Amino acid sequence: ITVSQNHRTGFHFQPPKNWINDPNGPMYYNGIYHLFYQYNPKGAVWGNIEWAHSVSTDLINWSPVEPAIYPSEKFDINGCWSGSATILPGNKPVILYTGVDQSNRQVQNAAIPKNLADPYLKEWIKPSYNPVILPDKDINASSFRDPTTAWQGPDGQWRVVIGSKTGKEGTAILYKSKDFIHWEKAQHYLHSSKETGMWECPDIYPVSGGGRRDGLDTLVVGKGVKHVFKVSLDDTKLDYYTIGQYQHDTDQYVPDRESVDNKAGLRYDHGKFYASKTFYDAGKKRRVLWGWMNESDTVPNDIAKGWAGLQSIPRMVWLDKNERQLVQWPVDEVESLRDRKVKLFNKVLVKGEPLQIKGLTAEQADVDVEFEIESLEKAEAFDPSWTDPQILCSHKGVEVEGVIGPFGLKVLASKGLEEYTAIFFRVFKAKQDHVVLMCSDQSRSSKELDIDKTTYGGFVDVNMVDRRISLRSLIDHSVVESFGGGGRTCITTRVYPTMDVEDQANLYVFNKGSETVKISKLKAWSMKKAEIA
Ligand code: DQQ
Repeated sequence: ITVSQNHRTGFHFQPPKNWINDPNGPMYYNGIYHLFYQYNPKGAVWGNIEWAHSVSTDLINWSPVEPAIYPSEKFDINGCWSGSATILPGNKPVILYTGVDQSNRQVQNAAIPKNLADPYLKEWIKPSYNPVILPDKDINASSFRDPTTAWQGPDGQWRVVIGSKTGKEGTAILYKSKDFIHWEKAQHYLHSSKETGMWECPDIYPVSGGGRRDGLDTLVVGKGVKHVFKVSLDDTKLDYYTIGQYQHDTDQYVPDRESVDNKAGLRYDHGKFYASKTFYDAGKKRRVLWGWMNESDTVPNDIAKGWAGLQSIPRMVWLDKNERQLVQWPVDEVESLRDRKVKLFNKVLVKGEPLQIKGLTAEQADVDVEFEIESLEKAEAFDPSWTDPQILCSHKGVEVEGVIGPFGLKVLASKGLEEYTAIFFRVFKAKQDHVVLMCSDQSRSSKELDIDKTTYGGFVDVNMVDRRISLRSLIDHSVVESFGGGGRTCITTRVYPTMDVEDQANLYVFNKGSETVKISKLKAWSMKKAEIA
């Protein structure tokens, strides 16, 4: 197979070659951001997993350093799988990760920096007291992995959670330790949910109430503070989270009654975004989220290209003012890559005539647009049986005309619009108020036949009183990360247009609904290449 390399990204994190998956142990330490990630040094498919390591001062430009943790001991000889970093008192980082041991059991190990004076913490050592946690007789040794960042209770003991399952029940197994070396299983789970299957990469953290964006460090409890618990579902490869409350005295997490606790629950992202993890950025006092964006291309194509997998642009996360869901926004630092700028105000979109936005590198761009709908009067009725937004988006794809919408962006488009990816909204009228649907339709994204072109969708929890809705898309060759309604609904998609390098990508804004929609403002930038060696 011959493949082109113009699907490589310009500002999304990816190493020069080979397979990557989960972000691991992200942390901010002495002014440096560390990103570790699951990496196969030998090829573009999953296997031989070690922790590759890159460092940064701005979360956007990265320098690779040597692999931090790789199979070398009995307790991790078959793979160094996911885990998290904790910064212990005295400013001492420690990593807990899953090792696949010589009998293929999943065990939990510790690793510590060899030299704390090295600003990049290049070398990590595995103390001889490893493994620190072994699966006991009640735990399935092949479903026991991905330790969280640990936290200290008021009794001074450390707590950590490990993802697992019992039958079909997803479980978050809690362990306690006085010294971070000897760990004991607690009497009960931190949390569990029937029928979800294996919980990979659990994450738990506090968020401020009242719409405040300031992040909170590991598991503080207090007035006005809520908690987020996220899991990655192995069976369906999707991340969902609940909003709830963690209590120190019971050591349990309880989701709010209205927060759905299964795969129909809240999503960070309705597209390709998995095994995500947050960390507290003590430098900028914010909580930052990373996610792995898998390929939609075929395995033979991945192998021919020699690489597979990306990391998302890090996203700041905070609790929405309504306290029902999170809001996400690309970290401000990504804006340092903004280059040539295009602006447009108060432009009416004529139905069926896509408007081309010229003057930027549309294959490597940041687009921020706000739409204004003239009137919501004639909005189509929302059928309450439409509970699954992804299915609704698949039935009402970009070509299906409506009343209010579809309107939005056509990105990574060929000149004649033979190929494009459409990110758009539709607005419906429900009993009380309006329902906003956001879709990402990949069905025309590429002439290639065998790739995954699943349509994605999510509802956007915004109120439409001002008849305005915003959409921001980070477009980067084979990835489009879209943030609808100010970051209330996010969809990431991987697409592989076949246009060659000479025929560069184009960007359009469109409206295929019968109601008039105006671009109240549009700002779009060519994006510079980030330094990611
Ligand atoms: N990936 C890791 C596991 C984790 C899974 C192995 C999630 O630790 O459960 O590469 O993608």
